[in-house]
Amino acid sequence: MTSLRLPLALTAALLALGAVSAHAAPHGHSDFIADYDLDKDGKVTADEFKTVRGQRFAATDVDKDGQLSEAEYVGEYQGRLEAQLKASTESAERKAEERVRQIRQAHVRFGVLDRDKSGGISPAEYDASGQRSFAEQDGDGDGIITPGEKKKGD
Ligand SMILES: [Ca+2]
Ligand SMILES: [Ca+2]
Ligand SMILES: [Ca+2]
Repeated sequence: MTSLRLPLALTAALLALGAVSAHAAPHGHSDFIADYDLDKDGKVTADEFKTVRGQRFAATDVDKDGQLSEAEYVGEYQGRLEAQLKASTESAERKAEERVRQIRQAHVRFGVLDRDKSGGISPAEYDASGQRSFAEQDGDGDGIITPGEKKKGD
């Protein structure tokens, strides 16, 4: 059955990638605004987004080498995941399953974000991903995310 191992692994990876694109912006539009709206005026400007992303990168780069390693990236995500799971009313069993699934996806996301496969997410790679999510939320392309704005493609 060894010969089946690679295709199965590939299938799993492709399935996970599909899940990743569906979850590339894991939150809805209003969560996105809540996350990045620094001055709490209900809108997110490109500057606010850039500032919050920069802070997040710095906070995630635990060893301050200017790159996010897989452990740093997944660790930061796991911290947020644990808070979500703690707040969730699901059974302990469901939470355990969810944790395994989400952590696996975080590893896949890391592989996608690390475009040059250097083993670390550089600020440029991180920014490229941020710009994609911003553009996705900014349906009318005016550089400001406003409540109720249609996401691109919706
Ligand atoms: Ca680092
Ligand atoms: Ca990289
Ligand atoms: Ca807009």
